[in-house]
Amino acid sequence: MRILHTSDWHLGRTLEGRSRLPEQEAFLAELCDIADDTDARLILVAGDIFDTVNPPAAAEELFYEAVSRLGADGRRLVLIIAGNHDNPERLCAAAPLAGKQGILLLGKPGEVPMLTLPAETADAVRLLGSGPGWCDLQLGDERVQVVALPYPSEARLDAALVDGVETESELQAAYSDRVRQMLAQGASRYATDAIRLGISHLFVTGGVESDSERPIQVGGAFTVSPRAFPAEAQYVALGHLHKAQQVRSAPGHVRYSGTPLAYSFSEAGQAKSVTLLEATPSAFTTKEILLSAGKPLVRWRATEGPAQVEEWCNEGRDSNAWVDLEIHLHTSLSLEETARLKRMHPGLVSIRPVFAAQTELAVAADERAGLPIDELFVLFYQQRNAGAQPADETVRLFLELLHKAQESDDTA
Ligand SMILES: [Mn+2]
Repeated sequence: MRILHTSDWHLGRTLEGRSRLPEQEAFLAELCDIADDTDARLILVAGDIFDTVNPPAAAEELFYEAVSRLGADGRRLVLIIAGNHDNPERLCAAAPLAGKQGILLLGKPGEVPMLTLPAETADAVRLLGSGPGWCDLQLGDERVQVVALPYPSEARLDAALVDGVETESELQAAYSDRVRQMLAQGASRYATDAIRLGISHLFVTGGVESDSERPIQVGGAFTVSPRAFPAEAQYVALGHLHKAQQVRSAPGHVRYSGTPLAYSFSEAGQAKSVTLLEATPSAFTTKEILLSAGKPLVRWRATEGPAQVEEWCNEGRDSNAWVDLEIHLHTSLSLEETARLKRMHPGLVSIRPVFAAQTELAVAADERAGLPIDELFVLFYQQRNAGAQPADETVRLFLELLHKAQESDDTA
């Protein structure tokens, strides 16, 4: 049987204020096509469906449309858990409707998966049994058992970890052990004639991070030991880390699918994918299916200034990408120059100036005392702007303001 593993869609997420919804829509269409082409019977979505606890309505609409298509009228099972970015109650508010379409929405650890599929789809998807954090399914000819642990924050675990715990490392160990217990509880129900899977959203110690994951836990990263995963599970589908990667030193095959789109420039050059699993109760293989829906995120470094950037734009370089530009300058870009560059490449989302020669700013105090006010202003401006020269207009405005201030002081 074929299974797809994906996570961290972050629907509604923007890049420096730019909408990514068209790319997210294109990814979901691509995912539906992959599900059809591979004849996947089960889709695992390992958390961070939305980017915020209060996502825009357009992102929610996109989500409902996509999962409804993925579910194929109850002929395919879609299992979705909440991540640290999701509001678990809100994600599950649609569970009564979703359950009728073969879509399982799980918000918090310990929730019981429920399906209410019509009898006519029972040949394709049937819930044989379920309990807190696990389900036993018949998908066509195969029996599949899934241990599901939605984002287990301390608050969502609904269990105090602090009893008898004094230090940070003890707390860390208690947390990891609690997660291990919960996974083991579900895994104790595994049958050898079933495909045995796990799904969760957490941070495994040693994983490779990107800039676009916000800290999973404010005030100290709660991480889980790779040894917390049950050895009986054939495959554990994880969400949270945005780079696709396998968890080393876990007893079984534990994997992060990564995000479908690059969400930060630290992910520039990373291939984005979904993981395809081909499994029987005794064997399985995995394969990465590369995605093409998201625009690339690239970094430009223009050491020769604006003219070089214009040349690249004219050449059509990275015309379909989001660009983070580092530009080397002698004086700051004027508003007109900035607007011109942004017009030339609509994907230019950030411009970071680097001033080639950092002006010698260490002017002795007694020397400063003798300088006229406009020269002092220039020194101050350079100090605040990495050595950039202020425009004449800026200096003139400063003098004008200063003059006005002195006038009002005189009349006060
Ligand atoms: Mn995430």
